[in-house]
Amino acid sequence: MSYTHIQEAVDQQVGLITLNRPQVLNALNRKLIEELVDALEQMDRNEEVRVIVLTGNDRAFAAGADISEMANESAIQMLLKDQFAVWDRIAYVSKPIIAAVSGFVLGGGCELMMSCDMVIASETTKIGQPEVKLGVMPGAGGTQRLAHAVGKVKAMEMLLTGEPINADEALRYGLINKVVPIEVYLQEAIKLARQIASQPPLAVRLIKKSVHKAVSHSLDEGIAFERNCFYLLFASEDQTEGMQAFMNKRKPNFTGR
Ligand code: CO8
Repeated sequence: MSYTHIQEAVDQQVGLITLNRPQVLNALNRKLIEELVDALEQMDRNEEVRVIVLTGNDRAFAAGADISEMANESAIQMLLKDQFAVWDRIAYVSKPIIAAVSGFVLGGGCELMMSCDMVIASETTKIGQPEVKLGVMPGAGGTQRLAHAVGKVKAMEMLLTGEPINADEALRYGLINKVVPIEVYLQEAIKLARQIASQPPLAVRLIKKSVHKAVSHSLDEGIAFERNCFYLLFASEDQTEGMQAFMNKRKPNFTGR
């Protein structure tokens, strides 16, 4: 697939995807979502990529779904187009995705950020779910992921008022990992990505899967899943390498096998 609304690059085991519709604050139209999911899945299959960074630009990560594309749709047209079938595939990307956000992170943009595994934000970031102001509500996981991330009462406030919160508040509520000056948010995200890229890929993959279970399964089911993943990693060359390197007081060289 050739891309018109996103850009992508791979450098030193980190895949970088940049949303690229700056004239509409990276509003997420259907074509952009298709391109984004295609690029994520390609990078998930690409052995040269260990971690993915997803970003927009300084003014906007994404200001939500493209309102002009939805404004005249009927419920039945929305249902038949079923754009969420593509969107839902983001949750199955097995490699960690780090969002590097700045400016507007609204509606579908906030839902996209919450579909990522970690978030580095610039000081200018404004995060919110303003759908209520348009007469609708989030449809790509916003009510669920926000409630899990910030707790019921803060999620209610954000969803029912539609008012955004700033980066410091988002940090306090555990919605993002770190706030940094606007000049360095992408660099910081790439630095974090490189650190994770140096870890054993199979362990990274199973840790991501296990943490995701914590949100959607009971504690017992989550722990049973975790335990099996733990045992499975003893079949990997990286387990032998990691433990031998520790005992021989040298740096491990992880291959993902
Ligand atoms: N959709 C389409 N166009 C947009 C969007 C959007 N979400 N946001 C901004 N734009 C366009 C504007 O229309 C404008 O275009 P033009 O120059 O042609 O008039 C351009 O981007 C610049 O925007 P503004 O002039 O409005 O810039 P301001 O700095 O004055 O305001 C705001 C910035 C506050 C971000 C304002 O643009 C705004 O309120 N945008 C809409 C935010 C919003 O309501 N988002 C939620 C959308 S609904 C949604 O996301 C539902 C999710 C469902 C699932 C999604 C799966 C993909």
